[in-house]
Amino acid sequence: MNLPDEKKIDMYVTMLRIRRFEEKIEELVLTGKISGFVHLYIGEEATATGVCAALNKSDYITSTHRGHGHMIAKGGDVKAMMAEIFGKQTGYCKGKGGSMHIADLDLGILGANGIVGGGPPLATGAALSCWYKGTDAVSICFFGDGASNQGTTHEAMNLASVLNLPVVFVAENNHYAEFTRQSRHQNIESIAERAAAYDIPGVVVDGNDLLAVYEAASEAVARAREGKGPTLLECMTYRIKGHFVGDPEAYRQTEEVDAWKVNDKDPIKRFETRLKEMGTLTEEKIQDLRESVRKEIDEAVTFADQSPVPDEKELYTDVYVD
Ligand SMILES: Cc1ncc(C[n+]2csc(CCOP(=O)(O)OP(=O)(O)O)c2C)c(N)n1
Ligand SMILES: [Mg+2]
Repeated sequence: MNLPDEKKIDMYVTMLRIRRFEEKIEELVLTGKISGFVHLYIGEEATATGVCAALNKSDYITSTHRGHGHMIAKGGDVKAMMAEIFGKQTGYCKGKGGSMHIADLDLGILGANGIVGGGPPLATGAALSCWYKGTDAVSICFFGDGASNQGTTHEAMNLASVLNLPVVFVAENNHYAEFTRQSRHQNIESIAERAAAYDIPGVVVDGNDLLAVYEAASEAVARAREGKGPTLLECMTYRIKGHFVGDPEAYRQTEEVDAWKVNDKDPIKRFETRLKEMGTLTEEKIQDLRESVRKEIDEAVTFADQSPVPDEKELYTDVYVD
């Protein structure tokens, strides 16, 4: 695929931004600076980045409990995200939502979601609204291998197929649902096989190969935009970190995890090698970009740290109270 250097560098920086954001969050949780439950996207960066790079600002995404990567890839503001996770007034939800409730409607980000399988009906509804309003926007649903077993996911795919809606179901197959490996929660290796049940294309792609994801997503998005209906796009990937920060990870061997950290598996290292081979970036330029992303995330932490906590008078605003 012939892409302008600018686009490739932009995608590379997005992956770096996600990685650095997540490394910082992990550090802040482990040192007790922030509290609450967080699920890191480290190791899966190429999936969100490749898919969102194929979208327009007016397109929609729905995310998951592991949502920081999706949010950043769709253009989310890292300062407002960080402040939200810090529980500060300047956060996306004024500090009352935390990691699993971040949304930005202006960017078409319909929200992270603590309910596994909560995203597919929302993404399908958004796609229905695109069709109803006659816009050419498309809707993307990120969901995990665990979520692929939820009834909501199947209902959404069925309806999207029957109504021929502009939605792309992006299955992020990281081979685990919490502490259960894929082979123990479903008798198929590839989630894309389930597309046959809805008579929609089922495509499998290496989710750690940024350009392959971008290419496959571009095709599925174009198909949806042209009114040809949904696609189930399965991205094969792996989460390098535990299910949540603090997970003792008793259910898998370190050798298995280490095998995904090597140069030709890690999505960032892999793309760096490609960028050098293609002559797009030099090692020196890579270091500059890494440094500037490091600074950007440090600034987000300072912003969040120095922001005020919500006023106690705000305790009952913007929240549901029985
Ligand atoms: C409806 C519902 N059931 C169970 C849970 C608990 N839970 C949180 S994450 C998770 C596993 C999700 O696995 P997967 O969809 O593969 O996403 P991943 O964590 O691998 O990104 C479960 C069961 C939940 N949040 N919501
Ligand atoms: Mg999973």
